[in-house]
Amino acid sequence: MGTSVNRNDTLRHDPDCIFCRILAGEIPSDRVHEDEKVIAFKDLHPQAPVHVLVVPREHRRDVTELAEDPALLAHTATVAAKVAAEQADGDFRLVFNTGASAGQTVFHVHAHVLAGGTLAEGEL
Ligand code: DGP
Repeated sequence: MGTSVNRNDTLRHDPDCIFCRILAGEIPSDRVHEDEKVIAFKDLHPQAPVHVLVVPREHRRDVTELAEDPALLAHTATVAAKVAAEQADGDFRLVFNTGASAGQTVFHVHAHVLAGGTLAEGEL
């Protein structure tokens, strides 16, 4: 099923998308931040002491589609920094896997916030 406009006619929503379903509350998540534009929740398979996903509420495929809304892209980065400051020492790595061969498995844009401990070069 394709992307559709949701009940309030403002956000794109895909009922087959796992992150849209998390956003709708149909699938539980361990949320650490939410506002009108994005939510942030802990990754199911953490790859760092702090591993949080910042997810725009609107269904966009990847960071290239997110970049069509520069304010939303900037907000995503701002929330990532806030999460890293609250959950770790403020240093963090921000990763957008973009495309299957780059490791993207969920095609609803999300920023991986990796923080805590020492992140070696070459890790995710
Ligand atoms: P990526 O490979 O960049 O598309 O990252 C997808 C991430 O999403 C991966 O690290 C695991 C995480 N993930 C997938 N399904 C769920 C879920 O249902 N809940 C949570 N919390 N994380 C999930």
